[in-house]
Amino acid sequence: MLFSVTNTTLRRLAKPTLMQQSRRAMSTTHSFDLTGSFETHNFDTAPSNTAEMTKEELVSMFELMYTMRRMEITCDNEYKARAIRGFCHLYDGQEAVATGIQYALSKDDSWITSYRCHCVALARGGSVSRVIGELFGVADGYSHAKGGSMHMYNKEHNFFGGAGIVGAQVPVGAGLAFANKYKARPGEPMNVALAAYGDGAANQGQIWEAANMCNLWGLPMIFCIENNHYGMGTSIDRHSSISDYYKMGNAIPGLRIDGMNVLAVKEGMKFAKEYCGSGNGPMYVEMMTYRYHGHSMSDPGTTYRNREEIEFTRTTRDPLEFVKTCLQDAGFMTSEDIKETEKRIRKKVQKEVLKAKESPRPSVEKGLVSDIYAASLTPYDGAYPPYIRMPDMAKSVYFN
Ligand SMILES: Cc1ncc(C[n+]2csc(CCOP(=O)(O)OP(=O)(O)O)c2C)c(N)n1
Ligand SMILES: [Mg+2]
Repeated sequence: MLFSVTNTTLRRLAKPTLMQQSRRAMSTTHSFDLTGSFETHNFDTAPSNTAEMTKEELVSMFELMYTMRRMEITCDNEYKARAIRGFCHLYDGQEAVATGIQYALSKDDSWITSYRCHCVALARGGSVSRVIGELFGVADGYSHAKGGSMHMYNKEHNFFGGAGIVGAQVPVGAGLAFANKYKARPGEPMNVALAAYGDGAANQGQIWEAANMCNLWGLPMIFCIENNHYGMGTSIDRHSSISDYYKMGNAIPGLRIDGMNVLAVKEGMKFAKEYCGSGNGPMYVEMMTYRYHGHSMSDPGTTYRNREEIEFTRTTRDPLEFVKTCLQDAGFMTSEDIKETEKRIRKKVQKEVLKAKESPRPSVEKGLVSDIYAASLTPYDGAYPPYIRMPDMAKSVYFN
């Protein structure tokens, strides 16, 4: 399984000849071979083994993925400088997954994910300053400083979080799928709902229950397992009795995708969207991916796996190196173009971080407590709750 995916990726990382380069230099579309990128369960059909890409789309995918990488590296640095505190789970290594999904879904499809959500917020329509601003706790943060790293949320972007409880996003995702089916016009394709979760979450009871309901009711739901091979510090061999996650839906059809190949992710997810959106019911999708950082900022990530494993993945399966090779292979960009683009994005990320740092903190009256639920508004006239608990007990505020 993983072995064949690794081999395919390695094969595609091979450089084209000079002849091929000059022949392709002028074209604005290119056809990429995806053979070996998919495995199916309970399906008569499969995604296409070729991806037709325009230069514009592939370049913009690369720009998004590189922005994600720089944003996460910046989070790491800012965390170490103590400008960011609390929980923080980084996504570098997994960029092709969120990017390929974003390019396959429409803006009207619903997406919900786990606490590892910075890059999904970015892909769905956020900006670096708003995502990092959320981590700094400023008013312009993606969730107005009320969510932090694990709770990015934006209904306008059809992005429903950001969930800190492992697996809890999946039944909520089933609810989103229910809503999409309910709101669909008869005879027209439905918007789908995608719930992304990890290999560690995949055996949770609530996921089996949600899968049963989605299948019974024919909901347009994509169960998307981002298999990065570890649940915190425990490898899949030790935490799961089954390693073929795409078969876990039993009667529900499944698809395994090389999650380090953004083109395969996009093509596979187009197939999933069409299948689920046409009234065929739910689908399981397993993305074979890898996280470079530890589970969170408190985990160095090297006690339960060795440095060679991380280094091997970086050198043979890195999703950014892969997309750069594709760009050059198609004659869409030269290595100089790529370096220029990377430089421009690095500068842009730095600028966005400065912008976030200069943003004001939320005010108590208008910002921080405005959406806090209170059963009774008296005797405080609904202005704010009587008590705000701060991390430092001595700084907590009483208003009465
Ligand atoms: C119900 C619940 N149990 C345990 C935890 C603690 N916890 C946080 S993340 C995690 C591991 C999840 O791993 P996985 O689903 O593979 O996601 P990944 O972190 O690899 O993206 C655990 C056990 C939690 N947040 N919620
Ligand atoms: Mg995992």
